[in-house]
Amino acid sequence: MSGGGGGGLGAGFSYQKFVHFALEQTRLRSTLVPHPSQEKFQFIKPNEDNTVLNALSFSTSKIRLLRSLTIEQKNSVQVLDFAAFSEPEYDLPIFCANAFSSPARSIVVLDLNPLYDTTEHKDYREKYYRNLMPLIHKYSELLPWGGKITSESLRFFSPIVIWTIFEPTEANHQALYSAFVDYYKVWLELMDGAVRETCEEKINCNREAQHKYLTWRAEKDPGYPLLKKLVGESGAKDLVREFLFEGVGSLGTKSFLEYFPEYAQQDGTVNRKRSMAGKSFGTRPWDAHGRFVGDAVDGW
Ligand code: BLA
Repeated sequence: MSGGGGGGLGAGFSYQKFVHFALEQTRLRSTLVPHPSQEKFQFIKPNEDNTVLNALSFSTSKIRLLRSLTIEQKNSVQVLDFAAFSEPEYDLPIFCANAFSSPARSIVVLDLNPLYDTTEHKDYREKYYRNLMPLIHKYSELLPWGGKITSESLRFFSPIVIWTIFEPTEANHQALYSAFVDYYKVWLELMDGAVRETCEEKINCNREAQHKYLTWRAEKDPGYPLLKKLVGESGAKDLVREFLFEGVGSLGTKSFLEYFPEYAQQDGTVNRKRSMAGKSFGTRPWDAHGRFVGDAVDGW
C-alpha cells in the first residue's frame, strides 16, 4: 500500500479481472462472435506511453453488442466501461458497469439500466426489478449512495443501481468486484430467460428505447474529456460512436435534441452542460419495493 489517498491503487488492482469474469460467464451460456467494431478498435493506441487501452466487442444470438473498454495508467487512473445491449427483439435491461478510479477516489455506476423508465413503466419495473431488490440490501452498506446526482442520469438508472464514490482501497474494490459478479450473473439469468418478441410494434419500441439511451450516452459521457486526451478528438468521437455506443448511428434516426429538447440552444446547437436540472437526490430515491420516492423534479 502506497500511503496517501487511500493507496493501494495500481498495486496490482486491475479491472481486467472483471472483464475476464464476464466474458467467461457469457461463454458458458452462449457463443461469442467478434463484433465488427472489434477489428477497428482492438489495437487502439493511446498517445501516452504509460497508458494501456483494451477494447473488446462481441455479439451472441441474444446480445447485439457486448463491449468492454479498460484504461490503465500505471499507479494512477484505472477505468472500466463494460456494457451489454440485447437485440431489439428482447426488452432486456442494459448491463452497465462504469468505474473511474484515480488514486483519490473511485466513481462507480453499476446497474441493469432499464430500457424503459421504471417510474413511468411500472409493468417494466415489476417484470425485471421486483425480485432483484434484495441485491440493494446486500450492498447498501459496503457501497453506499454516492451523493447528489443529476436527475438526467437518474432517469437511466434502475431501483437497484449502485451509484457510489469510494476511496480506492483493496477492500472497496473487492466489494465492487463481488457486486459486479452478482449483477452480471443476474443479468445473464435474465438473458437466458428472455423470450423473443414477435410483435413488430414492441420490437420497434425496444429499438427506439435503446437508441435513446445510446444517443444520451454518446453525447454526454463523463469519460469523454479523458478519451479525448488519450486518443485525440476524432479518435474519441469514433470510439464513442462506433465502439462504446455503437448503434447510435443505425438503430434510429432521431437526433439528441429530438429526444432531449431541453438541451436545445437558441442557435439550434446542443447545450454542452451535462445537466440542465442540476444535481439532486442526496440519498437513494427508491423504496424497498423499487418505487420512486425522490423529491419531484421537473419532468418526473
Ligand atoms: C463522473 N461518471 C461520473 C459521474 C457519473 C458517471 C454519474 C458523476 C458525475 C455526475 O453526476 O454526472 C457515470 N453517468 C454515468 C453513467 C451513466 C450516467 C455510467 O448518466 C449512464 C447512464 N467515467 C466512465 C469512463 C470514464 C469516466 C469510461 O465511465 C473515462 C474514460 C470518467 N466519470 C469520469 C470522470 C468523472 C466521472 C473523470 C468525474 C468528473 C466529472 O464529473 O466530469
